[in-house]
Amino acid sequence: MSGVEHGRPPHIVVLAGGVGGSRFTRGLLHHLRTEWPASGAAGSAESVPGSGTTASVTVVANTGDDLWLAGLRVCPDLDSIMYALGDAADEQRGWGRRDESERVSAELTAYGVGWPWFTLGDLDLGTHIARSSWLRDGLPLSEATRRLCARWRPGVTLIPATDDEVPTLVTVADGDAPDGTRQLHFEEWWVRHRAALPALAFTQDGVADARPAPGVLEAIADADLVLFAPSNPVVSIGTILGIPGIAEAVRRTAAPVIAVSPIIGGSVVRGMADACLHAIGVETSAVAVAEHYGARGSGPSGEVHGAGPGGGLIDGWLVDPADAAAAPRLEEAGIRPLVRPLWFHSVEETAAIAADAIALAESVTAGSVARR
Ligand code: FO1
Repeated sequence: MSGVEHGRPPHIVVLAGGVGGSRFTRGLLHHLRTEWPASGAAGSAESVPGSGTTASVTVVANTGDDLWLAGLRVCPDLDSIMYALGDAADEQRGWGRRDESERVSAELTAYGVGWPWFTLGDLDLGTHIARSSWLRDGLPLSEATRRLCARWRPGVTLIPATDDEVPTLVTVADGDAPDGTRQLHFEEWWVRHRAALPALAFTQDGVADARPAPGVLEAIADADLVLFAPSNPVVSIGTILGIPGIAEAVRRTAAPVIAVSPIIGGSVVRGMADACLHAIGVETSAVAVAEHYGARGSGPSGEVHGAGPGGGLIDGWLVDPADAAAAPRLEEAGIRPLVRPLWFHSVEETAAIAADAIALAESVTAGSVARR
């Protein structure tokens, strides 16, 4: 890390959804392996087995996509990150396992069990069965995730935002319904309808009673840097921040908070975040999303400046040159912009983005992100 002086290896927390989150985190790890390599020599052991670096990364993952299907607990974003960092992912689809087959899924469809349009691959089912078995034994999702990661060694500490079930429900128009609307689980809206049904609202069902999973608040409070991956600001980053306590922890951490725009030139990098942003009245632009997250309160009373889910949350914002015109407006809003190419097609390109996010953090704190 290019800090003024190299302190101890940093602890970095990443808030992430599935596909964008796993690709960004893979780049971050690649960068940290060059800046903070773990060597066999004693004293510079890997922070997390398989990480290859003495720096440590905690990924807090969205669980709003999670659902019970065919009696199994399916956790799309946790699994996308685990498989991608564990080198087991189907890179084309961005979800599920490489070299997958679908024999059991065909049987489930023949029985009318599950969703025929939501494919549970044979290898992927192994993950869902193992997780469901541990959940049935009374273990929390965070422990089941730890056990799954013991096999895949993703090189990060992967923690669900919450151990509670808080499904994201999408409200859509329905002429046959008494009040003219109905609610779908996010995955039905996203996969069956390809987000083509205009979303009137997103609801985190049961969120008021949810708590952050063990370790989430501590990781954020103790972090040297908090990063928002270029994930969906509404149903991935937004749903993590919607878990009571997490937005507050982000606003109050001593660490710089840097976010990477998931919007480039007015269009979403991947997925259908524009359909989500429209539903909450946020323009699909890099500057609108930054203002949605809001500048972190820095006044004497820590007053909140932003209009985001928890008020002001970020200190810095990486925008693509296509959105460079937005930079002055961000600066005025109290968010330090960094203009740099954000399209990434290789782990090296993503690593360079992560390196710039760290450099921006250091400029925001006018010091080194390495542990002081
Ligand atoms: N996405 C699809 O477009 N089609 C599918 O059949 C599908 C199945 C599936 C099974 C397990 C899983 O973990 C993810 C799956 N996804 C599928 C992707 C999923 O919609 C996304 O990973 C996120 O939920 C949206 O970001």
